[in-house]
Amino acid sequence: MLKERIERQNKFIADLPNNSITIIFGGSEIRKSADEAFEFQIDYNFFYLTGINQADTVLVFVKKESKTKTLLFIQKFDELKEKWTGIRLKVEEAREISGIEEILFVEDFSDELTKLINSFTNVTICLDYESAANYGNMNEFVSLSGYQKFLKENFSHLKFIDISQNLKLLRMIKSAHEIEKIRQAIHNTNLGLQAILKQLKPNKYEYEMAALFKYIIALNNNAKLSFNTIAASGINATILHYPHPMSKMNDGDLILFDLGSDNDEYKADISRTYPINGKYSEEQKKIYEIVLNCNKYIISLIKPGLTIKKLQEEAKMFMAKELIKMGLISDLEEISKYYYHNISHHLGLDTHDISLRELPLTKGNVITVEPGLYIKELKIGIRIEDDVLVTEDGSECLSLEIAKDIEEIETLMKG
Ligand SMILES: [Mn+2]
Repeated sequence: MLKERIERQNKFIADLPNNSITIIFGGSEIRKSADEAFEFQIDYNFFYLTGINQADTVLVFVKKESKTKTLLFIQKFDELKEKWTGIRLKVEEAREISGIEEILFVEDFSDELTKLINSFTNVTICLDYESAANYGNMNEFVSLSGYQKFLKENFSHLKFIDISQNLKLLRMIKSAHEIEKIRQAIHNTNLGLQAILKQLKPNKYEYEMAALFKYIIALNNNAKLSFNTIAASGINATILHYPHPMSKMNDGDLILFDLGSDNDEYKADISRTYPINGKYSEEQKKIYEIVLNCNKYIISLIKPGLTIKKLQEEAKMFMAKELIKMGLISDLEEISKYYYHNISHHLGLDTHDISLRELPLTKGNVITVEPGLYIKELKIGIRIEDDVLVTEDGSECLSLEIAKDIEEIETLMKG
């Protein structure tokens, strides 16, 4: 893993402009209340390049006359703070995890950076403008927004460029090691869904299912959720990001789950739609089969060279033709009444992973396939989402183990 991390750093450095300083912030905690912060989320680009998952950290690449230098800033040892908020990373540990030799303290970041800038006559500052670590941090001093202000006030001659595109290009191609992390996240997600299938019954509440899922996921080394679980029954499922699962689950309705487990920052993103009473009605079956067949059809198309845009067109066409046959719509354009989101996004460290989504797919991309139909007047919302790896000559569905055929689901619910 260390070897792979150093390779990533080298690939990233290779594409940086000459006479530049690149700064990538790990981010800091975001304040929630007087004495509490929101759960910390490491900046994914910082984590990708360093493997370090600690707040108030900064990664710096210096490229001068084609020679490069890498610096990593971490928090200083602080006995009192460690008594309050936990053990901090030691210099030696930071070196071992990241493969970066030069470890400095974030408290000296400004002074060190000033020295570096002054050692150039002309220098470009490369920043990751799309990083979420830019906003609302408790430590302004180690956030992009705070820091760029400082630089602009103190150095009038600096040129700034955005290097987020370089990071997208790197992160879009997953290594064997990353694919394995995603596979495990998907497997853990399946354990949660299997538990749900056993407990799902009319008159229970949506939040009971969401809580059960969270519990099963946490049993794996206190793993996090990829995102807040969507557990939307009946008409609620027509709201794509249904936020508060509070409703009682009614006999005869469906429930749509969109959920996933995190595994060491890698995400699963899965959707399944189950009959609350254990059996799909004839009407539900008809709609379900359209979405399921569309899901399978799109997965069968995936191969290097195709674009996500093309997959979206295919999915719309596929479902529109079926709905015309059923008499629900009369022309192809009307599909947007019942299908109003995208078929796919890249998946990795982030659920909607950074990407240049207009580029043709290539080997090593991991994307979702998530057709859905949302028919308010029938109180039906169905989404079936799998996670798919693009291979040399086609694709591999990474979530094949998660039941999606009608019979399979009904059998699991009986058991
Ligand atoms: Mn998704």
